[in-house]
Amino acid sequence: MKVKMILPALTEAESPFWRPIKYSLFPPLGLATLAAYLSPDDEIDLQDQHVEKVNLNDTPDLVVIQVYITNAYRAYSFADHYRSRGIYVVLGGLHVTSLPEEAAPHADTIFLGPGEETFPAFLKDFKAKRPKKQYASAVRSLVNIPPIRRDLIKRHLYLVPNSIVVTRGCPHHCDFCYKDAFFEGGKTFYTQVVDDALAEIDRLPGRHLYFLDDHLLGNAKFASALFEGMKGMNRVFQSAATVDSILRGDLIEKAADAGMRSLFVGFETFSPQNLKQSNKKQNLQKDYRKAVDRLHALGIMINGSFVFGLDDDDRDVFKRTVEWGVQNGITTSTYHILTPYPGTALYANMKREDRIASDNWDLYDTRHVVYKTKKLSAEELEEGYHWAYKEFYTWSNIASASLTHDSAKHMLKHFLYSGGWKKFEPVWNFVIKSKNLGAMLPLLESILSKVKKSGARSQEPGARIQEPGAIRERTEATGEMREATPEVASPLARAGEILSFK
Ligand code: B12
Ligand code: SF4
Repeated sequence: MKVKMILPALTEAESPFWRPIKYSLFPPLGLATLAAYLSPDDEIDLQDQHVEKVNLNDTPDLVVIQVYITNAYRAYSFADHYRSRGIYVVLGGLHVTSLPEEAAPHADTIFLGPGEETFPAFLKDFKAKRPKKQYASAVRSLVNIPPIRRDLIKRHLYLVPNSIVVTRGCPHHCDFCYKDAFFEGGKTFYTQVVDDALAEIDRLPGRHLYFLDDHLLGNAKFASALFEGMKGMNRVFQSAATVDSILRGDLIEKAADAGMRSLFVGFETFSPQNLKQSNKKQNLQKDYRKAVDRLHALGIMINGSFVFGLDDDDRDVFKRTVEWGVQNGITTSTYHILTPYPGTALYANMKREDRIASDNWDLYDTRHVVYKTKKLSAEELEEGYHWAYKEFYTWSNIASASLTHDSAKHMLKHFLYSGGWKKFEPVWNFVIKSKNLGAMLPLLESILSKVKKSGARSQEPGARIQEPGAIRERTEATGEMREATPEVASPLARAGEILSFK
């Protein structure tokens, strides 16, 4: 059977604001996961429109499309195109799960929730010529899942080909998060078997890994065993976790020992009222500064995530947030305008209060205001959001934030990472155009090497500093072992910032 799998790009891909590097980071892991359920005899063509032109002139037997909110319209147009040619089309992913009635008219079959149970069930029915119109995931497990079809990923087109997820969901329930809507009807947080996760890591070439898990430290027992197993693997990795998990126990030290070099942290807001409104209880009364110091003492760079537009936010929120980031030596900041994704508690509340101002999904990209605001006008919110990005990345603020670290190497790394964020775009565009992004991976690995000396105000007792020592790594091309790249600091370290996207 001929199967076409497509990850459509968002509508923005044709706008002047399109930033190729942002979308050339991660390969289509979800589709490669599903491809593992197809038969080895099937002919699979996996296309990711973020990095390549999609060929629409083919005639496969089955078309599988992944739908996010901001690629929904494009996904539907691809689906309509193939269906008009009599080809069977299935749609799944976050947006289909949130709005099945919207997606159904564009598909022969739709899927709700994760695909590990439903997709193989569908394939069986499809081969027997009795596929259902809809499959909803009820059984949630990552036990005995087949290895991801990474052979279908065009590694050279991505800066971070080694993206990996070893858990699904998150133990928390923030009201703006996609998670509860997507995992409705079953477990909302579950993990792989540790040995399976370690085996998947072992299959990946090179040193660098990016865990796309929503909260890698979410299950302390699992994370602890994972980090223990990773200790001898000579990896460097980036991931995401919550403030409270950084402050609790010694998991973060274990993570650093295992190779964690940068962490996406959801600070989101400093207002207790905003935290309560968002049901982000895990951040309430937590000492953000202490969490920052603890990470810096371990040489872990921080990408802080902040949301603007919660009801308690006023005109000063932008300045306060930028200043806090600079004063606390946050390496990179990711700002978002509050976005009520359909299916979330936030969306339901706003709908009830008649506050949803637009249902154009292209605008649900965390850069536009799509709801009726309270203390700020929509214009003030959008202006403040853009101002915050510009302000945080001025040279003077980058320099000030860098100088908060007390090791010269940490300062330099910070300065170059952050500085490169806005200034080296043309270099990345050139590398992408020359289809050579994969060649940048060793550079990325080396710039994520450990800062040897403690780099922050605090010297926590648990803060162990690990010398990289004589390390050996598996080469990308041959799989052989070689001496690892020595530590370097490079202007192209901007990669570190880019990779802080959650
Ligand atoms: C990596 C990532 C990206 C990457 C790359 C995406 C890629 N190549 O797949 C990049 C940087 C491009 C990106 C960009 C954006 N992203 Co993003 N991203 C993620 C992230 C962190 C991980 C996705 C992932 O790989 N998961 C692991 C794989 C295994 O799971 P999966 O892809 O969901 O696939 C499974 C199921 O969905 C299902 N499935 C999916 N498709 C199909 C199809 C069929 C037929 C079936 C049966 C099943 C099925 O089965 C798969 C296996 O279980 C998620 C958060 C998250 N935890 O999901 C956010 C997330 C998906 N992103 C989000 C957003 C908002 C964006 C941006 C708009 C951000 C921005 N401000 O620009 C852009 C636009 C993206 C777009 N194209 O429209 C939101 C989406 C909200 C929504 N309701 O759609 C999320 C949920 C983050 C969040 N917490 O809000 N993103
Ligand atoms: S902690 Fe993060 S991933 Fe978990 S529910 Fe909240 S926003 Fe979502």
